[in-house]
Amino acid sequence: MDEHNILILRPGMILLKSYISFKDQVMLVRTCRELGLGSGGFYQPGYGDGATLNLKMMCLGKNWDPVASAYGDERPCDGARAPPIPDVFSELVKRAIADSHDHLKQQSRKRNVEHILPSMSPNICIVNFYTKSGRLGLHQDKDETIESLRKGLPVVSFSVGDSADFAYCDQRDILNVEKIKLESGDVLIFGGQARHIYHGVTAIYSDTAPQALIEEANLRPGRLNLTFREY
Ligand code: AKG
Repeated sequence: MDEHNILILRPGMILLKSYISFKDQVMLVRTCRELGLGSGGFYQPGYGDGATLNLKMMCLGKNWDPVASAYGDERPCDGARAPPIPDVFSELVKRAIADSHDHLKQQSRKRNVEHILPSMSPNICIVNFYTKSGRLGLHQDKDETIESLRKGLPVVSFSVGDSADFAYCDQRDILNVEKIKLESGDVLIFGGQARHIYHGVTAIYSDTAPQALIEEANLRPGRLNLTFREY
């Protein structure tokens, strides 16, 4: 891959710009739509106090429950089990980590970069679909196992469709965030020292999805985001 498209944002936090090929973006949209219409597919998640998340969600591999802030085998709202993560998705994740490792090795001139960005094998994927009013408040991803968090096993995030502003910071402080724009095909990875960053989505830019993707994959207006983790 083109080295210029890899940005190290912080130790352990890497952005692979335009990493996912057009063909794979189409595949991601089509597969998520298919899974999203079946049992355990897209639903409107809530926090339990009546508040809803400003997005539609589906979990693969294991269910994440926003009310309990915990993983489980069944989704409490309807008892559905999470569909398995398709192998093609997991292969893309592993390739993105391997390409990040190659880049880190070149930059650091070290042969082992696992301490900067550990490898991981995804067994959870949370798929979010945001329309133009979609948002996600600042939070940490901290419901994986103590072992996974202690090792800093990375979260790998795929963006497809409309662009979004992704905010991140060390403390939950919306006035002190750094922001990057995530565009269709981008992969963002945060692991190692960056595993515990607060992060969220502060804006969706409507009508910014590539026209060819809308036509080929019949993507609805909005943004598809997949975050992979190892439980
Ligand atoms: C999450 O699922 O925990 C996210 O933070 C998603 C971020 C995104 O949509 O880019």
